[in-house]
Amino acid sequence: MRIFILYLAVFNVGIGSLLAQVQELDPKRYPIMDRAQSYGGEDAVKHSPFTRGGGISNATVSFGDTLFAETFSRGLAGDAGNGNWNVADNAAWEYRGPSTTPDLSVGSRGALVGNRGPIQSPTAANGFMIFDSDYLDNNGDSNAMGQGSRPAPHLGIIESPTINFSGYPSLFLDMRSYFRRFQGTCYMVFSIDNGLTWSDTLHIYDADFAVNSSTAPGERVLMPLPPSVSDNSQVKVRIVFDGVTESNANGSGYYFWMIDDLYFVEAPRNELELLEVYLGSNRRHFFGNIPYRHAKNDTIFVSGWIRNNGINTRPNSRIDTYFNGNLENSSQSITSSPGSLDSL
Ligand SMILES: [Ca+2]
Repeated sequence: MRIFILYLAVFNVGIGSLLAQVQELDPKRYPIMDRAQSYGGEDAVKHSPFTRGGGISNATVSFGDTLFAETFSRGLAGDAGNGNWNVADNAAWEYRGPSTTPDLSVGSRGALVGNRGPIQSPTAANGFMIFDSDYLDNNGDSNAMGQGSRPAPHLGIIESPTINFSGYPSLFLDMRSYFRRFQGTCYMVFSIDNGLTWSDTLHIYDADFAVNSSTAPGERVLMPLPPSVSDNSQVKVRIVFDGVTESNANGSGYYFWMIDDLYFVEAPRNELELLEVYLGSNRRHFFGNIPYRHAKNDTIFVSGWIRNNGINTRPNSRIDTYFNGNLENSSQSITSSPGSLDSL
């Protein structure tokens, strides 16, 4: 089988690169489209099984100070020295620990959990948190949907103690997560006035997360925090399982979200992320899929978005495109400022 590899490298003089690849895929899984479709903006990526943005490459990330660490060793009591987490809604998150009932060997107790187990996180042995939407709705009985203790639609919110981010202009979330979705979405909201107002949202799993699919049992979530949260002394975060906003004819919520090992860390000094990649023909249209028979006879224009997640301004930032190991094109070079999102 012929495999053609297209590498995209976000480049910046003096630091590493991020890679994405595009390759000819199994035509049985991804049949050649019978007509050309044109997408713009984010839709180009959503519709494209051929395109893979670089995302965050763990290998290039070297974080600074850890400003907050929570391993949920004591559930909502928080790790020693952190202070309590508060339940901010009546639909309960649960702590699974070594001595709880059920204990940490159990993940969801819902009727639809199948053989899925608990989160596989670095400190799973001292416990983790779960919002068990499935169980709360049906009490573990598939004949009792909607008859659980807190049936969907429901919200599950826990609120952190106050966290001090003073002196740090750029921060990341580093957390372990195990999520399976029906209609639920997951996000964090932040306050910089100790919980009086909640001004910024960090979306973690949105409605475009495929129904009935799940993350790996110990997925690492690495995301830059909203810039306005940084360098504040009175920060709080609410962790939200939202089983209210999204619904379909079969209901709301479901299935579960488990979290553990939540860290807020200082951003790396230098970190460029390749967010999206677009492939187009003759610079006129962006395509989600380009049939191989078209691609091999045409000039393909590659473009994308890069975001500066680091602390430093990076001059000479560009996207280099490699095909089968050969440099084919370099975009213009720009100076990328911290927090900026640039199209190249
Ligand atoms: Ca833990």
